[in-house]
Amino acid sequence: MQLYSEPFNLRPGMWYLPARADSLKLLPLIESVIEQAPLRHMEPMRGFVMSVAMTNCGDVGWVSDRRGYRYDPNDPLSGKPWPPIPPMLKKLALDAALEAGYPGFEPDVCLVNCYQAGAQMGAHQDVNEIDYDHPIVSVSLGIPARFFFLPGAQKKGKSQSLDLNDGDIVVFGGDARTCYHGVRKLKPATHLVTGNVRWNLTFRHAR
Ligand code: MD6
Ligand code: FE
Repeated sequence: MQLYSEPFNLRPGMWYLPARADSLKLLPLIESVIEQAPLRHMEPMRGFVMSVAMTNCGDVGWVSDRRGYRYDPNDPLSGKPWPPIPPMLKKLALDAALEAGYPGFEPDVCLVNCYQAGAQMGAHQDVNEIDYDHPIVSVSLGIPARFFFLPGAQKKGKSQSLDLNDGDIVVFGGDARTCYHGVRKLKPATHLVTGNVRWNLTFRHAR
């Protein structure tokens, strides 16, 4: 495992905080969320199923279906509210935001993404939240993934990449808050704690 190191500024507003999260401690919390709100492959369009399995915890949850993308207070699978964000997860996100220079972050949703080998996430912006003054805190656990981002809020320019490993955190705020980003197709790998999957938790202030 990588030793503690200083925050690395990837571009204005965007910080890489290596090896800040402990998958051994966090995985049971993720499992408890999934027991209440199971992972599912969302279907943004007829005939297109996302390769990443998702669920949420928090006051609202990010959902995608043929009606579009939105934050919903209820899990459409059960019709019930999403489970709350476990306090230890919320604290991790708050501490990371603070370390990256964003005090007072108040996440009200955590989107839980689960990747298996072959899963990927195309270039997108996270723009369904009301207030871009709050950053997004992204926590990666398990097998590595190559994360890429474009310089700005347009789908153009030279992409930069970095490998996100177990425990790594990326904070998107300020000028970087609306930049395009995504995840390349995952290669098969095994991690001692998570097995053959990668987890990514993104904490947002949606409403
Ligand atoms: C992922 N992350 O790492 C996908 N979004 O699996 C994201 O889409 C993301 O890392 C907003 C801010 C940070 C992120
Ligand atoms: Fe994103």
